[in-house]
Amino acid sequence: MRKLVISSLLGASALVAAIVMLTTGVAPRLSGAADHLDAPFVKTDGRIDINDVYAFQSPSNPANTVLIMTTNPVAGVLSPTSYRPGADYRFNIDRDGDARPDISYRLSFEGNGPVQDVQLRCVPAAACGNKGAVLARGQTGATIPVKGGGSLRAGLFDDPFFFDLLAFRNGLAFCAGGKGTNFFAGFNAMAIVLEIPSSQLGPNNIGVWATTSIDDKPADRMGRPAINTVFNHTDADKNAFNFGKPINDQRDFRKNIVDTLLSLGDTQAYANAIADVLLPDILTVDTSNAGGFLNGRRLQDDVIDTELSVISNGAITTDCVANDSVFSSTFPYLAPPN
Ligand SMILES: [Ca+2]
Ligand SMILES: [Ca+2]
Ligand SMILES: [Ca+2]
Repeated sequence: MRKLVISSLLGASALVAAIVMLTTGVAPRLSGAADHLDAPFVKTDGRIDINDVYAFQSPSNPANTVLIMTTNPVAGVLSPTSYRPGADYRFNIDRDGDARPDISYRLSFEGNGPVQDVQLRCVPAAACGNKGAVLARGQTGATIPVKGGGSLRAGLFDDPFFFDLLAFRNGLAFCAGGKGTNFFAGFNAMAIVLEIPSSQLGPNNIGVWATTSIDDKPADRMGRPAINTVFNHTDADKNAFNFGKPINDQRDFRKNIVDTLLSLGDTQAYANAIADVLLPDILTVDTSNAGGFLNGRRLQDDVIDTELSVISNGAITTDCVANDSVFSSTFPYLAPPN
């Protein structure tokens, strides 16, 4: 029953968003989550559904950068607590601002038991220096040293995302009585946590996005939170976005961003300016800067508040939900599963 209730709440969010739009006229079309259940294809297998992407300067070593990708929405209830064997999970790094990956960290998993074998590769090998293409091998649930420095861990954790989904569904009735409720409290997700020396990523200013794919066919992608869920409104566009590449975002999805912002009452100039910031969908990071979102994204950053404010041009500034997870200042940083 709980599974059904959660599924219908999350799955209904796009429809609710459309209804809210029609009834209020100025409501942001936020879906239920950052990138959980964002398109029809990823709903067929939660194991390849990216939920969130994080990139931040390591709190325990300022010379390192931490990359995190969560998958498996509501793991253990809506999704399995394992990775899809043979699927490709990647952190893509753009070193020169052309929205093409120059180096990617590719993870693959084997086995169907509670503990899976995991392998980390760097591709293309030519961009990975003299360390070779295979950077780490080990098992889920354990911290694995990475060749050339750093650590890898993949496994079940507390889902770090936070948002008042029910208030959103209730016609954006955020902050009733000055309070909000984190719908995601108590949910788990699978997470890949990779910490490596920032010097290996490239210069200080890089772009990061995550992808999943099956048999070389793209399944999901994400840079900044909630782009696909907020701005793409048809099932076809939501799938097309996930199957596409950042290099084509301005060509293929700019109109959806501009039209959405205009429908919220923003001016043409404001809509154009925001479309220039949000596309291509890449999380930009200065790895020498410990500050958070929009400089990369830290676990505790209230990205929903920031994006509500941007999308509504300051009309809505918060859902009155702040982070309630207890993160660690040491690797792997995420809270243990609930
Ligand atoms: Ca997703
Ligand atoms: Ca590039
Ligand atoms: Ca918030």
